[in-house]
Amino acid sequence: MITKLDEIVEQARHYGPKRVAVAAAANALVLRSIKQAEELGLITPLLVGHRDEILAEAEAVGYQVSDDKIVHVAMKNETAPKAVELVRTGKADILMKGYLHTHVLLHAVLDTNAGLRTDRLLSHVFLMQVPTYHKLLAVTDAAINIAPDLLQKAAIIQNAVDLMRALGIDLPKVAALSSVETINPRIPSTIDAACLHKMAERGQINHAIVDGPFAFDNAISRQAALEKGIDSPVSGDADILLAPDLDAGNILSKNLEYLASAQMAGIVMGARVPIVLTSRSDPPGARTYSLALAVLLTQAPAPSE
Ligand code: COD
Repeated sequence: MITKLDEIVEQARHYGPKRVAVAAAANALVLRSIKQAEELGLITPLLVGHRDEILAEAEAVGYQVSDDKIVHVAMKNETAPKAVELVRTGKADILMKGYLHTHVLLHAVLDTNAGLRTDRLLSHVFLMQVPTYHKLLAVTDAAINIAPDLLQKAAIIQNAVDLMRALGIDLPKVAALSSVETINPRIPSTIDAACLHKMAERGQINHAIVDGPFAFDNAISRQAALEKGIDSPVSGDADILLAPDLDAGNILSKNLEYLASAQMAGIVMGARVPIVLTSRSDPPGARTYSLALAVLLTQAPAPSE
């Protein structure tokens, strides 16, 4: 079982290098992280963008890019469809967002004819190493699904469960978060959380213990839960935190990163291949961890039904 992000890098190095199509690669920050991951033996990049711009940005970070690693497109709006095409046609194993907006890449991925859709929901998972928590913690969905309904939440959980199982956690514990731990019909996330608990019991979510609703404190602290009269195997030992919506997930993950010094990897699950969505504000470590996680996932068994 993997308990640290560095272990993901170590393990992924055994499976690398994997071919990564980078959409809009002409950016120093992006290229620096690609260079680092390549030096670690994790990846071989296919840098999609304008050749001259890629070479100029690469030079700025001391990265010698050979011509066979550049896939030239003249216009920035061609980069996402081209990178997706490289994956679809088997020329790349992983897709990575370079210097472009998340929704632009996601639209190319979701394109019905030319994209990378499967019959599953696409969702994002942040895998966080928080110094004050005893194991890796997945936070989902902080980047894709804006206001998921009940069935989408079940699919988001299943994607995160598949990720944790790929890391060796056979029966991950999932806390469905809300602002309170009792059901209040005026707070819809409490109803969803209770339904998700029952759905897991009835086999509508597989390979996971799901409980909720939890306020954040009683998901993370067994003591806090017991004080509220909650005795759940998930309290204080959650592997996955399901956020009620995108805003909550995003605020939670950034809060852990900036105020609790968490390190993190981020990955999109549910497409034909793992997708790395990095943001401009991500530290280089997060990009390496995310690429390593993507490499590891290329080896994962088929997702749960
Ligand atoms: N998984 C699978 N299919 C999807 C998903 C998904 N998560 N989302 C939409 N689809 C399919 C729909 O079924 C439909 O067939 C088609 O895609 C278009 O659906 P729309 O019109 O509902 O979706 P869009 O195109 O408006 O938006 C989809 C996005 C994922 C781009 C959108 O949800 C979005 O912008 N999310 C936030 C992305 C973002 O900015 N994140 C940054 C925060 S860090």
